[in-house]
Amino acid sequence: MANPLYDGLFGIHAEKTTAFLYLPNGQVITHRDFLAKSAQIAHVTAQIGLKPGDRVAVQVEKSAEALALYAACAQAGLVFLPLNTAYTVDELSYFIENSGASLIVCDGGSADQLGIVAKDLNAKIETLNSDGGGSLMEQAREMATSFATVERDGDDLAAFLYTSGTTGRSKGAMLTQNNLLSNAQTLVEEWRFTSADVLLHALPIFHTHGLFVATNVTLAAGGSMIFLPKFDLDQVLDRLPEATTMMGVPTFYTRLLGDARFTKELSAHMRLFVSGSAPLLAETHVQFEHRTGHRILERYGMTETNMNTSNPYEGERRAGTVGFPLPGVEVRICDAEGTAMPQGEIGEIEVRGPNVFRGYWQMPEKTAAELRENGFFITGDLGRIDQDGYVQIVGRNKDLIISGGYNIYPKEIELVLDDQPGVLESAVIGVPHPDFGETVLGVIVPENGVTPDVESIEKAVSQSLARFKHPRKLVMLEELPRNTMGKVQKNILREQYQGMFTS
Ligand code: MLC
Ligand code: AMP
Repeated sequence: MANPLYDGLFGIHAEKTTAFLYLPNGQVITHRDFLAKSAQIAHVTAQIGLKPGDRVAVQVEKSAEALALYAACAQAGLVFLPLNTAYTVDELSYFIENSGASLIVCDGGSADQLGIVAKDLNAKIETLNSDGGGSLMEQAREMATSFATVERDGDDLAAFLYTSGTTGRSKGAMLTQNNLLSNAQTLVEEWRFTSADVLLHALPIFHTHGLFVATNVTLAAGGSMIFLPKFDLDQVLDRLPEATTMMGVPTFYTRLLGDARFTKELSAHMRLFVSGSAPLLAETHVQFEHRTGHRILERYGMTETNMNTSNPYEGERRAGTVGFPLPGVEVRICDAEGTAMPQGEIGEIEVRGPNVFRGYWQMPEKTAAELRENGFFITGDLGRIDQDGYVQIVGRNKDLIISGGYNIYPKEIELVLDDQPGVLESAVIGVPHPDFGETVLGVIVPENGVTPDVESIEKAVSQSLARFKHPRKLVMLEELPRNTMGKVQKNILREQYQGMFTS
């Protein structure tokens, strides 16, 4: 194949006049029209002078055009780098500089600020607005509707996704064409996707779940998507009867259950609800089945690996577990040295397979620390495999908070808090939250005799960090609990504040 990812997900539908995207305004985009649009965008990238392997940093609202830009990058052999729309200019500057992006595509509203970043870094900039307007599509509309697909190898890079780390510095996870394609094809089989499926798509398309799972699986199966801009409860309830499948983070399901309009009748046409990106509480699982008759299928994945395990389509979907390793994926439970532990014991989850990424962009040391020479990736998740082979995630060996499916690394927030006047030190922890699963709490130790100004601290945080990372509350403590080695005992803080948002 000339370009496995493009051919396998997009090219196969080139002549199909069947529906691909159902938009909220009633517009239906066929596979053929979608690919014509993406070919036009591919021409724009070529005209700008981008070459295969160049990075395209994208921070735009969810739209058919934004998705077509992903397809265009695949066809033109470019590396697609989607970025959370909540990121501040500070955060974006780092990603753009670190990746060496040649092109930035952003909303018209951020063009001025990002234009300065682009100029500094010698990158081109184009705009794409949520309604499809902006300079990218203005140029695209003048272009031919077919584009000669650029030849690529399965091991060539297809995407970078930035993921934070315990040191607070984000790392660009390099994903190859084969990483993405193999995982999508496996999931089509495992979850029985066909061209008859209509997926209710309410996830963002700048992360693995919404882009490489929901979208790629639908594409690989030749199905269609009801493409909503975001998770809006009313819209989801309204469109659910037309769908056959839905994928979401646990917050989607708890919000649905919190609404009396969500009934068995409303989901009668559905064949599958998938949950992932954060732990699904066993009680949500039970409540959901009770209300709808459907058992949510929980699976486990990561930015670096796409999907690793899944509960079975047929057979018992066991609450509190993430099911079995996917075909071709090896999962083992190890000690810190990488020695496999006996069945049933708790250790660190390691995974190996065609889904596992190539490494972190220009960070060989970080890559070596997490990706073993034998190909196993150290996930940082703690788990066990039960006697029936189900994988259970019991905790994390990494200082990470997952809020509504978004990963938040405390270090990044602590660095900002520690920098504020009157703050001696800080600790950021995750505490249970009824809507987001976990939320961020900042614990601040003031300098002797000083009362820090909370309002100005919050202002500083909001200038540098995306909204979803902001502590929902800041509390003051005289000192942080530490062990004999001087390490902050976050477990004690978590215990102390665990009821802050739930009771
Ligand atoms: C939005 N806010 C969040 C937030 N999302 N704060 C904390 N955590 C989040 N996840 C902010 C908003 O900016 C807003 O700020 C306030 O919280 C409440 O807004 P909302 O309207 O209730 O938020 P909403 O837009 O509904 O978003 C919630 C959400 C969304 C859960 C629908 O976050 C979402 O779609 N999450 C999915 C994330 C995802 O795709 N993860 C997959 C990662 S891939 P204010 O100022 O109004 O208070 C991965 C691998 C794998 O993990 O295995 O899949
Ligand atoms: P990300 O880096 O955003 O890809 O997030 C990956 C992390 O999300 C994993 O390392 C897990 O900690 C967590 N995760 C994903 N799916 C699940 C799940 N089903 N249950 C519990 N945690 C999950």
